[in-house]
Amino acid sequence: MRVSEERKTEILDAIRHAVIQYDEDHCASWCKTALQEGLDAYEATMKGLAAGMDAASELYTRREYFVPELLLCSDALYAGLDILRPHIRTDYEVAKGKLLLGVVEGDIHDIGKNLVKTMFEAAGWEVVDLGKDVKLDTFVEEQKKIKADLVGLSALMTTSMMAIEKAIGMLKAADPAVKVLVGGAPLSLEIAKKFGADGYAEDAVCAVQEAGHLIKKQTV
Ligand code: B1M
Repeated sequence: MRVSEERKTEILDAIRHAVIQYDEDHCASWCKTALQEGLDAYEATMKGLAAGMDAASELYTRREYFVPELLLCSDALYAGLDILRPHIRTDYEVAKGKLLLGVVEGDIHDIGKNLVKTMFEAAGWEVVDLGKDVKLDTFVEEQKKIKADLVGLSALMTTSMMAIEKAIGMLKAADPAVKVLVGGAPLSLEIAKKFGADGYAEDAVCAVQEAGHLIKKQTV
């Protein structure tokens, strides 16, 4: 079924609003509607759910929302993501492998990391998810055990971002051949290069594409 642009905008707006208003039930039911009416699940995730989180972050910056509201917004986002996740497909061919993924220590922001995980799984990768606020030693120890093709590090704060540089140093000291992909709002390609990362991606789709290149080449 092909949905009109007007209806599509209406549905995406409703999902976005449900996240902003931290309305889990509406968020889940609008995500179901999106699928029933043929919207692309990834588009609904990014232009509905993630856009809602961006809008909530504006409210936080303007001091209209505080940490409790952000937590409730993320609950609504996850209620929607549970519906959309099984339907997210990647329409491009990439090399597949095993990814060790986590948010570095000191940082509990995991929404972006979870979207990255979703896209890798949709592309056929095996993902070992260490979660959030992960001790740097844990990345090294786990990589020794599972020998993933790629280690993915995420950070959302300028403070926790510094742990990424340290983690890369530790991972490369343990195994100079290890490949590390980094991402998260405060990072950039320049910072990633400076930190010694092999790759950088600004969003979840780019992350899968970059990973496909990385497991075939050596550096950024
Ligand atoms: Co907080 N927070 N927060 N927060 N929070 C930010 C990050 C902040 C920028 C808000 C602000 O001040 N404007 C600010 C950091 C400032 C700085 O940089 N120093 C901040 C702060 C200060 C804090 C606290 C310290 C607040 C407090 O307690 N006083 C605290 C942190 C505690 C800690 O971590 N130790 C805190 C807490 C929280 C909540 C728990 C309430 C909640 C997180 C809930 C959760 O994640 N489960 C929260 C939220 C939601 C945010 C904002 C509003 C939104 C983040 C988000 O989920 N975005 C955020 C403001 C902002 O980012 N503008 C903010 C949506 C998500 C889809 O995008 O995560 O960027 P993002 O992920 C993208 C890309 O970055 C990329 O792909 C993803 C999908 O496309 N990507 C990768 C991410 N990881 C990747 C890895 C890759 C590749 C790509 O490869 C491996």
